Amino acid sequence: MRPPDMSTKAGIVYAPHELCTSFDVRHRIIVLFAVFLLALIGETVAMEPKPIPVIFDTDIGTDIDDTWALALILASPELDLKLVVTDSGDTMERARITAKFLEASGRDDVPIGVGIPGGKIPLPQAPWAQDYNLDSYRGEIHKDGVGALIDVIRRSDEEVVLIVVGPAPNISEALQRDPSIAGKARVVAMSGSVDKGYNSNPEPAPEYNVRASVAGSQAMYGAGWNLLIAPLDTAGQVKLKGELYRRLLGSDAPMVHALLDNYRVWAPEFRWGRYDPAIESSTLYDALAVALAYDEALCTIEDLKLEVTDDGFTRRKASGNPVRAALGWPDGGREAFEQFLVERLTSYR
Ligand SMILES: [Ca+2]
Repeated sequence: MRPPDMSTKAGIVYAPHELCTSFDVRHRIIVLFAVFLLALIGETVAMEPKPIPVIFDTDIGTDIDDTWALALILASPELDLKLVVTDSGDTMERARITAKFLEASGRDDVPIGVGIPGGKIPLPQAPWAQDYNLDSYRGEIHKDGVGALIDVIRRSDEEVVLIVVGPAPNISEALQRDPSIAGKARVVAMSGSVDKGYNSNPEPAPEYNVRASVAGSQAMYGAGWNLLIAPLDTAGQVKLKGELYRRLLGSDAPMVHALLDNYRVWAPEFRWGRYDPAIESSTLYDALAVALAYDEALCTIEDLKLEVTDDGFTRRKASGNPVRAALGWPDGGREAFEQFLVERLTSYR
Protein backbone atom coordinates (compact mmCIF):
# COMPACT_ATOMS: atom_id res chain seq x y z
CA MET A 1 0.00 0.00 0.00
CA ARG A 2 1.43 3.37 -0.97
CA PRO A 3 0.20 6.75 -0.06
CA PRO A 4 -2.57 7.86 -2.44
CA ASP A 5 -0.63 10.84 -3.73
CA MET A 6 2.25 8.84 -5.14
CA SER A 7 2.69 7.05 -8.53
CA THR A 8 4.87 4.27 -9.85
CA LYS A 9 6.99 4.28 -12.98
CA ALA A 10 9.15 1.29 -13.94
CA GLY A 11 8.67 -0.01 -10.48
CA ILE A 12 9.99 3.13 -8.81
CA VAL A 13 7.78 5.21 -6.64
CA TYR A 14 7.66 8.89 -7.54
CA ALA A 15 6.01 11.75 -5.80
CA PRO A 16 3.68 13.69 -8.23
CA HIS A 17 6.08 16.65 -8.52
CA GLU A 18 8.79 14.31 -9.77
CA LEU A 19 6.65 13.15 -12.70
CA CYS A 20 7.29 16.30 -14.73
CA THR A 21 8.16 15.69 -18.35
CA SER A 22 11.10 17.53 -20.00
CA PHE A 23 8.40 19.74 -21.63
CA ASP A 24 7.22 20.83 -18.18
CA VAL A 25 10.76 21.70 -17.17
CA ARG A 26 11.32 23.79 -20.30
CA HIS A 27 7.96 25.45 -19.76
CA ARG A 28 8.89 26.37 -16.20
CA ILE A 29 12.25 27.78 -17.29
CA ILE A 30 10.56 29.89 -20.00
CA VAL A 31 8.00 31.20 -17.51
CA LEU A 32 10.71 32.01 -14.96
CA PHE A 33 12.79 33.75 -17.63
CA ALA A 34 9.74 35.78 -18.74
CA VAL A 35 9.05 36.81 -15.14
CA PHE A 36 12.69 37.83 -14.76
CA LEU A 37 12.55 39.88 -17.98
CA LEU A 38 9.32 41.60 -16.94
CA ALA A 39 10.85 42.46 -13.57
CA LEU A 40 13.91 43.88 -15.34
CA ILE A 41 11.76 45.99 -17.71
CA GLY A 42 9.65 47.15 -14.77
CA GLU A 43 12.77 48.20 -12.90
CA THR A 44 14.11 50.07 -15.94
CA VAL A 45 10.79 51.92 -16.33
CA ALA A 46 10.77 52.70 -12.61
CA MET A 47 14.29 54.12 -12.88
CA GLU A 48 13.27 56.56 -15.66
CA PRO A 49 12.60 59.82 -13.81
CA LYS A 50 9.15 61.26 -14.36
CA PRO A 51 9.14 64.45 -16.43
CA ILE A 52 8.95 67.62 -14.36
CA PRO A 53 5.70 69.59 -14.81
CA VAL A 54 6.60 73.09 -16.01
CA ILE A 55 4.90 76.37 -16.84
CA PHE A 56 6.73 78.70 -19.21
CA ASP A 57 6.16 82.40 -18.46
CA THR A 58 7.53 84.36 -21.40
CA ASP A 59 7.73 87.69 -23.19
CA ILE A 60 8.18 85.88 -26.50
CA GLY A 61 8.12 88.24 -29.48
CA THR A 62 10.49 90.95 -28.24
CA ASP A 63 13.88 89.26 -28.02
CA ILE A 64 14.19 86.03 -30.03
CA ASP A 65 15.85 84.09 -27.19
CA ASP A 66 12.46 83.15 -25.69
CA THR A 67 11.70 81.16 -28.83
CA TRP A 68 14.98 79.26 -28.47
CA ALA A 69 14.09 78.59 -24.84
CA LEU A 70 10.65 77.29 -25.81
CA ALA A 71 12.27 75.07 -28.44
CA LEU A 72 14.60 73.64 -25.80
CA ILE A 73 11.64 72.87 -23.51
CA LEU A 74 9.97 70.92 -26.34
CA ALA A 75 13.23 69.08 -27.01
CA SER A 76 13.72 68.16 -23.32
CA PRO A 77 12.09 64.86 -22.33
CA GLU A 78 12.95 65.81 -18.74
CA LEU A 79 10.17 68.42 -18.87
CA ASP A 80 6.40 68.14 -19.25
CA LEU A 81 5.13 71.48 -20.59
CA LYS A 82 1.73 72.10 -18.98
CA LEU A 83 1.17 75.71 -20.03
CA VAL A 84 2.77 78.70 -21.74
CA VAL A 85 1.73 82.10 -20.34
CA THR A 86 2.61 85.28 -22.18
CA ASP A 87 3.93 88.14 -20.07
CA SER A 88 4.08 91.95 -20.44
CA GLY A 89 3.15 94.26 -23.31
CA ASP A 90 0.80 92.92 -25.99
CA THR A 91 0.21 89.50 -24.44
CA MET A 92 -2.39 88.53 -27.07
CA GLU A 93 0.09 89.09 -29.89
CA ARG A 94 2.66 87.12 -27.93
CA ALA A 95 0.09 84.29 -27.64
CA ARG A 96 -0.29 84.31 -31.43
CA ILE A 97 3.47 83.95 -31.93
CA THR A 98 3.54 81.16 -29.33
CA ALA A 99 0.67 79.31 -31.01
CA LYS A 100 2.19 79.48 -34.47
CA PHE A 101 5.54 78.25 -33.18
CA LEU A 102 4.03 75.39 -31.18
CA GLU A 103 1.95 74.33 -34.19
CA ALA A 104 4.99 74.46 -36.49
CA SER A 105 6.82 72.26 -33.97
CA GLY A 106 4.01 69.69 -33.82
CA ARG A 107 2.95 70.65 -30.27
CA ASP A 108 -0.34 72.47 -30.75
CA ASP A 109 -1.70 70.42 -27.84
CA VAL A 110 0.05 72.71 -25.34
CA PRO A 111 -2.36 75.14 -23.58
CA ILE A 112 -1.56 78.84 -23.89
CA GLY A 113 -2.54 81.50 -21.36
CA VAL A 114 -2.79 85.19 -22.25
CA GLY A 115 -1.10 87.14 -19.47
CA ILE A 116 -1.81 90.59 -18.08
CA PRO A 117 -1.43 93.12 -20.89
CA GLY A 118 0.91 96.04 -20.33
CA GLY A 119 2.29 99.10 -22.09
CA LYS A 120 3.62 99.16 -25.62
CA ILE A 121 6.75 97.07 -26.04
CA PRO A 122 8.27 96.44 -29.49
CA LEU A 123 7.50 93.03 -31.01
CA PRO A 124 10.03 92.55 -33.82
CA GLN A 125 8.94 88.94 -34.16
CA ALA A 126 5.28 89.81 -34.85
CA PRO A 127 5.61 89.90 -38.68
CA TRP A 128 6.47 86.17 -38.59
CA ALA A 129 3.02 85.38 -37.13
CA GLN A 130 0.92 88.04 -38.86
CA ASP A 131 -0.82 85.48 -41.10
CA TYR A 132 -1.70 83.19 -38.17
CA ASN A 133 -5.27 82.98 -36.87
CA LEU A 134 -5.24 82.20 -33.15
CA ASP A 135 -8.74 80.66 -33.45
CA SER A 136 -7.26 77.86 -35.55
CA TYR A 137 -4.99 76.71 -32.71
CA ARG A 138 -5.93 73.19 -31.63
CA GLY A 139 -4.94 73.52 -27.96
CA GLU A 140 -6.70 75.51 -25.26
CA ILE A 141 -6.34 79.29 -25.16
CA HIS A 142 -6.95 80.73 -21.69
CA LYS A 143 -7.87 84.40 -21.77
CA ASP A 144 -6.99 84.59 -18.06
CA GLY A 145 -3.44 83.29 -18.25
CA VAL A 146 -2.72 84.05 -14.58
CA GLY A 147 -5.79 82.06 -13.53
CA ALA A 148 -4.64 79.15 -15.70
CA LEU A 149 -1.17 79.31 -14.12
CA ILE A 150 -2.66 79.15 -10.62
CA ASP A 151 -4.93 76.24 -11.64
CA VAL A 152 -2.05 74.16 -13.02
CA ILE A 153 -0.11 74.59 -9.77
CA ARG A 154 -3.14 73.92 -7.55
CA ARG A 155 -4.15 70.77 -9.42
CA SER A 156 -0.69 69.27 -9.69
CA ASP A 157 0.17 66.37 -7.40
CA GLU A 158 3.81 67.29 -7.76
CA GLU A 159 5.86 70.43 -7.40
CA VAL A 160 5.56 72.56 -10.55
CA VAL A 161 8.54 74.45 -11.94
CA LEU A 162 7.83 77.96 -13.18
CA ILE A 163 10.36 78.88 -15.85
CA VAL A 164 10.17 82.66 -15.94
CA VAL A 165 12.06 84.32 -18.79
CA GLY A 166 10.42 87.73 -19.01
CA PRO A 167 9.34 90.57 -16.74
CA ALA A 168 7.20 89.18 -13.94
CA PRO A 169 3.85 91.02 -13.65
CA ASN A 170 2.00 87.70 -14.10
CA ILE A 171 3.96 86.15 -11.27
CA SER A 172 3.26 88.96 -8.80
CA GLU A 173 -0.44 88.92 -9.79
CA ALA A 174 -0.58 85.13 -9.27
CA LEU A 175 1.07 85.46 -5.83
CA GLN A 176 -1.46 88.13 -4.88
CA ARG A 177 -4.43 86.05 -5.99
CA ASP A 178 -3.18 82.89 -4.31
CA PRO A 179 -0.09 83.15 -2.09
CA SER A 180 -0.31 79.39 -1.39
CA ILE A 181 1.18 78.66 -4.85
CA ALA A 182 4.58 79.57 -3.37
CA GLY A 183 4.41 76.34 -1.37
CA LYS A 184 3.74 74.15 -4.42
CA ALA A 185 6.12 75.56 -7.01
CA ARG A 186 9.75 76.42 -7.46
CA VAL A 187 11.07 79.02 -9.90
CA VAL A 188 13.92 79.08 -12.37
CA ALA A 189 14.22 82.54 -13.88
CA MET A 190 16.40 84.36 -16.35
CA SER A 191 16.76 87.35 -14.12
CA GLY A 192 19.22 89.78 -12.64
CA SER A 193 22.87 90.72 -12.81
CA VAL A 194 25.02 89.95 -9.77
CA ASP A 195 28.71 90.44 -10.53
CA LYS A 196 28.62 90.96 -14.30
CA GLY A 197 26.52 93.03 -16.66
CA TYR A 198 25.69 92.73 -20.35
CA ASN A 199 28.46 91.40 -22.60
CA SER A 200 30.38 90.18 -19.52
CA ASN A 201 30.92 93.76 -18.39
CA PRO A 202 32.59 93.66 -14.92
CA GLU A 203 29.98 96.12 -13.64
CA PRO A 204 26.51 94.67 -12.92
CA ALA A 205 23.56 96.32 -14.67
CA PRO A 206 19.81 96.63 -14.19
CA GLU A 207 18.88 93.52 -16.18
CA TYR A 208 15.94 94.01 -18.57
CA ASN A 209 13.46 91.54 -17.00
CA VAL A 210 13.98 93.10 -13.57
CA ARG A 211 13.98 96.70 -14.77
CA ALA A 212 10.85 96.23 -16.91
CA SER A 213 8.83 95.14 -13.86
CA VAL A 214 10.60 96.00 -10.64
CA ALA A 215 7.48 95.36 -8.54
CA GLY A 216 6.96 92.00 -10.25
CA SER A 217 10.56 90.98 -9.58
CA GLN A 218 10.42 92.16 -5.97
CA ALA A 219 7.34 89.96 -5.45
CA MET A 220 8.97 86.99 -7.19
CA TYR A 221 12.21 87.30 -5.19
CA GLY A 222 10.34 87.76 -1.91
CA ALA A 223 7.78 84.95 -2.19
CA GLY A 224 9.76 82.51 -0.07
CA TRP A 225 9.84 79.74 -2.68
CA ASN A 226 12.93 78.05 -4.05
CA LEU A 227 14.19 80.61 -6.58
CA LEU A 228 17.11 79.84 -8.86
CA ILE A 229 18.22 82.64 -11.18
CA ALA A 230 20.25 82.48 -14.37
CA PRO A 231 21.60 86.04 -14.33
CA LEU A 232 23.59 87.92 -16.96
CA ASP A 233 26.73 86.53 -15.27
CA THR A 234 26.15 83.20 -17.08
CA ALA A 235 23.02 83.47 -19.24
CA GLY A 236 24.43 86.55 -20.96
CA GLN A 237 27.29 84.53 -22.44
CA VAL A 238 25.40 81.91 -24.47
CA LYS A 239 25.71 82.37 -28.22
CA LEU A 240 26.08 79.91 -31.10
CA LYS A 241 28.56 80.45 -33.88
CA GLY A 242 30.98 78.61 -36.17
CA GLU A 243 30.51 74.89 -36.73
CA LEU A 244 27.83 74.57 -34.04
CA TYR A 245 25.65 77.21 -35.65
CA ARG A 246 26.23 75.71 -39.11
CA ARG A 247 24.83 72.40 -37.79
CA LEU A 248 21.58 74.22 -37.08
CA LEU A 249 21.57 75.82 -40.53
CA GLY A 250 21.96 72.36 -42.08
CA SER A 251 19.26 70.71 -39.95
CA ASP A 252 16.07 69.38 -41.56
CA ALA A 253 14.14 69.38 -38.24
CA PRO A 254 10.83 71.28 -38.68
CA MET A 255 11.21 73.01 -35.31
CA VAL A 256 14.69 74.28 -36.22
CA HIS A 257 13.29 75.57 -39.53
CA ALA A 258 10.55 77.48 -37.70
CA LEU A 259 13.13 78.83 -35.23
CA LEU A 260 15.50 80.07 -37.94
CA ASP A 261 12.59 81.55 -39.97
CA ASN A 262 11.64 83.50 -36.84
CA TYR A 263 15.20 84.63 -36.37
CA ARG A 264 15.54 85.87 -39.97
CA VAL A 265 12.33 87.93 -39.67
CA TRP A 266 13.29 89.24 -36.24
CA ALA A 267 16.95 90.20 -36.79
CA PRO A 268 16.47 93.25 -39.07
CA GLU A 269 13.61 94.52 -36.87
CA PHE A 270 15.43 94.25 -33.52
CA ARG A 271 16.59 97.68 -32.44
CA TRP A 272 18.89 96.83 -29.49
CA GLY A 273 21.54 94.88 -31.36
CA ARG A 274 22.70 93.72 -34.79
CA TYR A 275 22.88 90.01 -35.55
CA ASP A 276 23.47 88.11 -38.77
CA PRO A 277 21.34 84.93 -38.99
CA ALA A 278 23.64 83.66 -41.75
CA ILE A 279 26.58 83.22 -39.39
CA GLU A 280 25.55 83.20 -35.71
CA SER A 281 22.73 83.29 -33.18
CA SER A 282 21.87 86.26 -31.03
CA THR A 283 22.63 86.02 -27.29
CA LEU A 284 20.44 83.17 -25.99
CA TYR A 285 19.86 84.38 -22.41
CA ASP A 286 16.67 82.41 -21.74
CA ALA A 287 17.84 78.97 -22.86
CA LEU A 288 20.00 78.45 -19.77
CA ALA A 289 17.05 78.86 -17.38
CA VAL A 290 15.26 76.00 -19.17
CA ALA A 291 18.16 73.58 -18.83
CA LEU A 292 18.77 74.54 -15.20
CA ALA A 293 15.23 73.38 -14.43
CA TYR A 294 16.51 69.80 -14.77
CA ASP A 295 20.31 69.99 -14.61
CA GLU A 296 21.81 72.27 -11.98
CA ALA A 297 25.28 70.82 -12.58
CA LEU A 298 25.55 73.00 -15.68
CA CYS A 299 26.67 75.96 -13.58
CA THR A 300 28.24 76.76 -10.25
CA ILE A 301 25.35 77.79 -8.04
CA GLU A 302 25.70 79.97 -4.96
CA ASP A 303 23.29 80.76 -2.15
CA LEU A 304 22.94 84.53 -1.96
CA LYS A 305 20.87 87.21 -0.26
CA LEU A 306 19.74 89.67 -2.91
CA GLU A 307 17.77 92.87 -2.85
CA VAL A 308 15.88 94.01 -5.94
CA THR A 309 16.39 97.77 -5.92
CA ASP A 310 13.85 100.25 -7.25
CA ASP A 311 16.15 101.03 -10.18
CA GLY A 312 16.32 97.38 -11.24
CA PHE A 313 19.59 96.14 -9.78
CA THR A 314 19.90 92.81 -7.96
CA ARG A 315 22.39 93.62 -5.22
CA ARG A 316 23.90 91.47 -2.49
CA LYS A 317 22.53 92.54 0.89
CA ALA A 318 22.55 90.71 4.23
CA SER A 319 18.84 91.45 4.76
CA GLY A 320 17.95 90.53 1.16
CA ASN A 321 15.90 87.60 -0.12
CA PRO A 322 17.46 84.13 -0.21
CA VAL A 323 18.17 83.36 -3.86
CA ARG A 324 20.19 80.64 -5.57
CA ALA A 325 22.18 82.05 -8.43
CA ALA A 326 23.97 80.36 -11.33
CA LEU A 327 26.99 82.63 -11.09
CA GLY A 328 29.61 80.78 -13.09
CA TRP A 329 30.46 77.94 -15.45
CA PRO A 330 32.67 74.99 -14.61
CA ASP A 331 35.70 74.70 -16.94
CA GLY A 332 34.39 74.24 -20.48
CA GLY A 333 30.81 74.37 -19.16
CA ARG A 334 29.51 77.09 -21.45
CA GLU A 335 30.86 75.37 -24.55
CA ALA A 336 29.39 72.06 -23.38
CA PHE A 337 26.00 73.69 -22.83
CA GLU A 338 26.03 75.26 -26.30
CA GLN A 339 26.82 71.86 -27.82
CA PHE A 340 24.07 70.24 -25.76
CA LEU A 341 21.60 72.89 -26.95
CA VAL A 342 22.37 72.26 -30.62
CA GLU A 343 22.21 68.49 -30.19
CA ARG A 344 18.84 68.71 -28.48
CA LEU A 345 17.33 71.07 -31.06
CA THR A 346 18.56 69.23 -34.14
CA SER A 347 17.49 65.80 -32.90
CA TYR A 348 13.93 66.86 -31.96
CA ARG A 349 11.21 65.59 -34.29
CA1 LIG B 1 12.61 86.84 -22.51
